Amino acid sequence: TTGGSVAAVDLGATSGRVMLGRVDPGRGTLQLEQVARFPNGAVRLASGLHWDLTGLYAAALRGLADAVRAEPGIASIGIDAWAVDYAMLRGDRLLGEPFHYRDERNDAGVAAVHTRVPFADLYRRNGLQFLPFNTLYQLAAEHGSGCLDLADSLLLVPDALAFLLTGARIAERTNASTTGLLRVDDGQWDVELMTELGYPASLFPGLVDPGTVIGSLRDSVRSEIGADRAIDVVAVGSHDTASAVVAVPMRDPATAAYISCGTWGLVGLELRHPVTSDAARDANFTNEGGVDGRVRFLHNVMGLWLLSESVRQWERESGQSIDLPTLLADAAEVGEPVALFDANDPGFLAPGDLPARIAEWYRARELAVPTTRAAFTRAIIESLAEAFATTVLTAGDLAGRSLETIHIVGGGALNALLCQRTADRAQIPVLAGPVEATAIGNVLVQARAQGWFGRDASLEALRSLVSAAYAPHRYEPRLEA
Ligand code: LFR
Repeated sequence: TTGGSVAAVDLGATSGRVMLGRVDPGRGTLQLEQVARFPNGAVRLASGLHWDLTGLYAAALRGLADAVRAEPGIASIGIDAWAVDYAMLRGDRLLGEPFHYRDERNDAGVAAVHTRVPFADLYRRNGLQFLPFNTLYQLAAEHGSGCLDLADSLLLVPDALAFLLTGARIAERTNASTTGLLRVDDGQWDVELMTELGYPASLFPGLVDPGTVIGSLRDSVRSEIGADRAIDVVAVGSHDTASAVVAVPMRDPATAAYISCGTWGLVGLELRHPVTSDAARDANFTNEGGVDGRVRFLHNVMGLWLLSESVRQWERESGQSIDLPTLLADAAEVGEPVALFDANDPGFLAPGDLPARIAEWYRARELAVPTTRAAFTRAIIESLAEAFATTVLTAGDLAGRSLETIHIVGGGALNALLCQRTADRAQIPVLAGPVEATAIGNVLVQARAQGWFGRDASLEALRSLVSAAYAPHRYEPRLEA
């Protein structure tokens, strides 16, 4: 054969999906079909904000059953999800539901870690931007809960699901790079740092690279999903952003920036070597691990969270559901200029009444608060576009590159106003799409592992299939008013 089908389990902060990917590099075809979609979100338990991992697992199983029904010949399964969050186990038993990274327990953890290891030292070792929810801070908040003593393994969310499916415990490297406990220079666990911070190194399983077989479905899982033969779970870029970057149709990574825009806007470049200069540290740029050892040099911008959490609040207040396309069309019509706010303000991280916090941000600076929802939405889009544009330009400066295109992938690629205003504010053309970059990256890494591309095919070979199948939509920069 020259190709075949695989299943991708792709979990985002607000929804999860199971996709069937059909790939035939010989014919130059790539098709994606959504076979299941299910909601995801935070659950507030007595102990704080959590994920419903067990529910996600159950929904993934149902979706995989649909996938097997639609395509009994799937060659493998790959799983990706958001980063940093983890499940702890003792033996085969889950020690509770994972904490959600938006839980407010992290501040004490940050202080505790930085007292022992100052941020500048951490950055030199792990190359990561400061985000208060990086796993190493979450684990400091875990001290005193007793869980670190009880647990014998710790698995990041996609690895935990792979464990439930196969029984195998691994740490996929791209996602492990977001813990803060992986060395940026050689991509190995920093056992010394774990010891300094009091985290038992034995909790962390062996690292594997994308493309590695994690294990075969457990017998009971096979019968639950109706598979009549063994199916492997293959490691992909299990950090959703790593999978998304695989599917950014960059012709030349040396002159292209990308924005993976969903709940978050991950804005940066693909590099061959990390940049951990003082300037990169001060700009809070991260060097996360990419597929094939490439570096995701990027910065987290708050993303469409600002819009979706605002809409949730307006819906709570009015008891009516809001039609997003209508709201965005009204926002595009707003004639008078709106003041920008700082889309990166850490005060916007937690769930709750976000419009009130944005209004407060304006008032504290004696700026006019937008008076209609359309104007508010316009302010959110303009502020995001501004943050995207300045972050792209900063990335170029820090890495010494001159950039000719900005790719926007993920749900944000559908937001025409955001794409156009990003192009305008950066004065660089924006190429939008594909929307389902994360699932596509997941599928392509599995397809390569099956040998359908030739085992040594480069990311560039995978990307040329993406641009053939999903021609991006181009936004030319307009001169700013
Ligand atoms: C995007 C993402 C980001 C990560 C954030 C929290 O979905 O994975 O890359 O910083 O979620 O895990």
